Amino acid sequence: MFIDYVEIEVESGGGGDGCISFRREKYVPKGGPNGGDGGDGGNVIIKADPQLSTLLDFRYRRKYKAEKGRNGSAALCQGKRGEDLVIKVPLGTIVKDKSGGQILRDLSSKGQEVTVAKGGTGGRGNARFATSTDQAPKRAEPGRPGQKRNLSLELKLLADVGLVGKPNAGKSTLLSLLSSAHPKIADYPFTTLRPNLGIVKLREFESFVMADIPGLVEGAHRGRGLGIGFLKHIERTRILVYLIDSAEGSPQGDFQTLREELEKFSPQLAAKPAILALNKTDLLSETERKSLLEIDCQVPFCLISATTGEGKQKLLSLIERQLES
Ligand SMILES: Nc1nc2c(ncn2[C@@H]2O[C@H](COP(=O)(O)OP(=O)(O)OP(=O)(O)O)[C@@H](O)[C@H]2O)c(=O)[nH]1
Ligand SMILES: [Mg+2]
Repeated sequence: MFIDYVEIEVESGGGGDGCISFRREKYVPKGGPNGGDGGDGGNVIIKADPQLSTLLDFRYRRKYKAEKGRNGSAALCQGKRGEDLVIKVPLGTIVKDKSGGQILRDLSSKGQEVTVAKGGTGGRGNARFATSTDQAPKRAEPGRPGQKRNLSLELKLLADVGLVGKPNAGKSTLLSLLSSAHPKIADYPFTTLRPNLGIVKLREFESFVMADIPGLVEGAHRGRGLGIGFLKHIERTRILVYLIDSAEGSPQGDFQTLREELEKFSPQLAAKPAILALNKTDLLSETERKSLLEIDCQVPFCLISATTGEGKQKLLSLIERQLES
């Protein structure tokens, strides 16, 4: 199961209490105060981890609590600090405060982190309260409580190129042709139920990340098919590749439909630089191919076959050019 939105509750550790204590030693009749301070409570930190790819784990555990600081003790011993709790999330996770709705951090680079709840400070022990007029203070501070917070975590994958197309157009086949990813491929619609990422190598030190998402159908914005929720995973890509099955229906009409669905989801997404890739050309006759070249689509386009690999270089060079511009 692929999960890209969860709500969790976090709580930092409370501070330990300060201690009330007096020196008691042989031959020291009136020992002064020696109660130590309480330790601070642990923070709750959310950190981006590139090893993770879904928020699934949070489905089963919603509450996260950092350790409490220990109380201070006699002989000026300070209580131990509570351990921080580090919660790992996939790259591309947006952390929001649920009540206010504001974004606390968009964790888009490896190792980036945000402290979402600060541990309570430890209370001062009675040794701190001694003054010239009160040399035996009988008071100490309690530790400050931890902070409770409701958060939402939303994953929006990070990729350079997003693949959009109707179900069965060959998106997953194309991703597996261009990268070493192994998405599920099958001859029926809605094979892909979760986004897949693949790294496409252009040259030795040049590559880009491509995202394959579930297929889109007309009316997706009204919830048809798998809906348009998955489009948020290509919201942050730099360019889009529209992949169309050229052996079926009307390629131009399909392209139009896809663009309209995207437009209804987000005009910014629909306005991204686009490339049209007409797939499954291995199934076409020479005349059909020639007539495809006449297509009026107003974006750079190419003919490919994700199964035979024909047109792969042309597509890669179109993508490279768009990424560079
Ligand atoms: N002949 C031919 N078949 C292709 C080509 N590309 C993909 N196919 C076939 O088309 C079918 C669907 O391919 P997928 O890659 O699963 O399509 P998809 O767009 O990822 O589909 P969804 O995940 O359902 O949206 C599979 O049977 C593929 O083998 C192609 O270039 N030529
Ligand atoms: Mg697929």
